[in-house]
Amino acid sequence: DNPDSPTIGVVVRTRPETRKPAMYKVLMLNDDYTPMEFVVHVLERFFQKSREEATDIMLHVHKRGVGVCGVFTYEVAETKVTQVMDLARQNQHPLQCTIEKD
Ligand code: TYC
Repeated sequence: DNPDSPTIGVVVRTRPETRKPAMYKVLMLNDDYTPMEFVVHVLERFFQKSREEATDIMLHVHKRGVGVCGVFTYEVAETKVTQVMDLARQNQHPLQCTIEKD
């Protein structure tokens, strides 16, 4: 190398340009009063589960107390919780669902 000529360099990125968003689980909680069929309906309608998947998740929650409906970005997870809670309230069911950071 010629000691009198400046070295040409480029800035190399050490980190990707974009960041993956934080993800949040939507959890369904068991209670003694909400009909099993209503929970299955909610899982089909708001979480795009098949009848079989929805039934498995509902029974898991029924037996274990809590289960995962899906994993979403914060805004989508919040919307799902609101939709579930609104429909449950309209039907006078005490069904609860909540968000937890994944
Ligand atoms: N435990 C309820 C019953 O016996 C059914 C149920 C399942 C309720 C899941 C809520 O998230 C739930 N009718």
